[in-house]
Amino acid sequence: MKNRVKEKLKNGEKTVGAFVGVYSPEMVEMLGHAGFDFLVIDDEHGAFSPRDVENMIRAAECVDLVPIVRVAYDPSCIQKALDRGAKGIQVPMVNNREDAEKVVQRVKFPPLGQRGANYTTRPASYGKDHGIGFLDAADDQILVIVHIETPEAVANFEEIVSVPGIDMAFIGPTDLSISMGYKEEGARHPEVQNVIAQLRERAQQQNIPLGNIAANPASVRQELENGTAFVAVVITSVMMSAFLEVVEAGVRKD
Ligand code: 3PY
Repeated sequence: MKNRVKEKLKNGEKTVGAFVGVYSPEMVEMLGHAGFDFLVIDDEHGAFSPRDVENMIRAAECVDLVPIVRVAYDPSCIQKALDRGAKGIQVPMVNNREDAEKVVQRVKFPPLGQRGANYTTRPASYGKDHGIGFLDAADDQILVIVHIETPEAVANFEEIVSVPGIDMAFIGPTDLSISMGYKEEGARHPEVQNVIAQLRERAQQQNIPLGNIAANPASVRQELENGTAFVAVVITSVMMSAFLEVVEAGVRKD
């Protein structure tokens, strides 16, 4: 079980993936053929059943995309996503060291954590990969990502990212701006931008890769230039702009 994205991040390389909240294994295959590195299945907000999540993961595996699941704000969802075959877990609203420790506990098998083992699941090849090899590979290869998206998480950034087992901090600019009181201006607000710029410096000091969303190709480029190691483009935004462009092209101007 190799995790290409985790390896790239360890080597200081940048990665670009897709944040997807709609069910479509076909679209996942398209993303893989297009050359994305990873897929984040948004099971915090998207309308996915556990079976849908599994089929999206399956499609990602067919095209060599690393499947990551953004679970709901509930560590008990982590086990299900991992047993479907997720190679990464992204957890929203992690605000302090204790929250971060709970996440790691759910991802790692004993003695590192408390994940329940079962060798009949997909990631254990339904019983073929039995035993210590599977457990150690999962502990080693699964990417553990926590969202930094509240003023409390910003204040506790260093203690969160220093929890052993946390591989990356992911900025949630929408929740961050709303929780900072900027519902209207959103992440464009200069104070939010300032906090994000400081997080970049703090992440560098802590030697922890940073992730962020991007709404379009220009913001993907900008994020990469800013040093973001894991850029997740929001596929619904990309699709909506493409649809609006087509409609715009079809509107009679005279
Ligand atoms: C946010 O922007 O708040 C996120 O969680 C990314 O979707």
